[in-house]
Amino acid sequence: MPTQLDTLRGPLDAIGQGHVLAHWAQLTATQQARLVDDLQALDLAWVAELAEQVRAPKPPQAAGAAPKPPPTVAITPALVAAGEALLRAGQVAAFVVAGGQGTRLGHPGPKGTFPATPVTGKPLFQVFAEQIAAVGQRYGVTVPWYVMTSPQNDAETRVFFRAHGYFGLPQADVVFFPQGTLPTFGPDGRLLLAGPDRLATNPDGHGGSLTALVRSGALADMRARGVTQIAYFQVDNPLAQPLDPGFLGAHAAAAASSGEMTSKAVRKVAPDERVGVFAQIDGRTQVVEYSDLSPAQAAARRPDGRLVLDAGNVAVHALSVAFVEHLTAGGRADLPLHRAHKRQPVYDPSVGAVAEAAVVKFEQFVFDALPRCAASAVIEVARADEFAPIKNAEGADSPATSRQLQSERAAAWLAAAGVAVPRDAGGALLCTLEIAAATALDAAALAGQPLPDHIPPGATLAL
Ligand code: UD2
Repeated sequence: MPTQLDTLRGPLDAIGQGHVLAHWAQLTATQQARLVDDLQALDLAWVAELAEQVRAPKPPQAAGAAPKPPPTVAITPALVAAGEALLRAGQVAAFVVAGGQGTRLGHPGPKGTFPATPVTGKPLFQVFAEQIAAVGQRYGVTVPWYVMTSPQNDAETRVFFRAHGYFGLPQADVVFFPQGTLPTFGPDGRLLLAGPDRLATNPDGHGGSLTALVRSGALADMRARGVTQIAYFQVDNPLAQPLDPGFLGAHAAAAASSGEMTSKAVRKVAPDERVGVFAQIDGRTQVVEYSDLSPAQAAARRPDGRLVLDAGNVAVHALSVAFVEHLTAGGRADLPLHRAHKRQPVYDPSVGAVAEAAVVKFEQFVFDALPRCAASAVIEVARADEFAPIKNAEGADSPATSRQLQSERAAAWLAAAGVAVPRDAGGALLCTLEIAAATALDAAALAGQPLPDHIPPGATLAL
């Protein structure tokens, strides 16, 4: 009878990865079983391919020649009506990717638990839950919400929602599932260990969300509910408006879109701003990361002074369920793998200790699905209304800048409704404001609400 060790060793040796069993004899039975679990979960043919990619020279990730602005669609009343019809028919699901580790922010829990709003400090998850509830109420449906976690933060995320009563949403309509992981390699293409009984792995990126939708059964659940469109967003932007009917209508009904995947963009303000940009390359819409644009491409301007590539990616996309099914037909999303070289602690079985070492990680990006669409357009939205990301602990894109932007949006909506909002001579806001989604989903929804005539300087007001 071949032992478990024999059946694993042959195939691992065959792809040059037998070293992960070199310390087998020193492991306890429990540790052996644990390591076997990790090894059995590997798709060895794919591991061999990935290892090959690690050893190959890093491909240039440049934007190529002559990236042009992407096709855009202007929102019309007809497109808004089309989006409203989709919402009313219960065909739209919300989908947040919340698997990132928030390392840059320095927040100990899942990023969605971070207190984000300027007056009441609501966590990001609550901000979105309230928006989803308000949209559901407006259109007389329950919008199901799919929450992608990571293996590291899945349990903590579920506990957080339970402890807060799912923020008033029906529990059955909030569906959690963890994203997948990929093996972490050494620079020589060898699999690494995180401990004596564990392979080193890393989250597979937000592009892994498409594979996770299928593997978790979430995509089948959407089909069963009659959902045809997925409103994708990332957990770090409290002003994100993924369920906006004009956007959903443009995705599903605009002539410039194949209805597969559509994106929101905000005007990029400076050549060195750290957002990816939408561009048309070889006739296909794609996102070019800020690090992949040459300084000349990033700074090129139109005759009127606007940047040529100024459609900044806010990471809000609409995807049809059929398109995700198509991309994942082989069992996982067939998207490019981006390679990152980093240093992190890994286990060295020859000395029996963990030490920092050079590693190579792979990640997929969801926006790499864009060039797979027959036609994909971009909807430009007002930056002040929809983008206040929380990425870093301090400085740009921090909790402080996000709170200020949230307060400014509330001030703009109140001013549009006729409320006098205090500002100093230089235009700086002299109060702190917050508007819950239940109060108003947009500026127009404030009309007809009981509002003060004016807000006193120094006030802190949550509506
Ligand atoms: C992203 C975009 C960038 C830009 C910006 C807008 C990429 C590579 N870049 O930059 O173009 O427009 O967002 O805000 O996306 N996440 C997971 N699992 C993972 C990795 C990430 O769930 O394995 C989530 C994470 O929780 C976060 C989001 O994806 O909500 C963004 O990821 P990021 O912080 O790596 O991307 P960032 O901010 O560099």
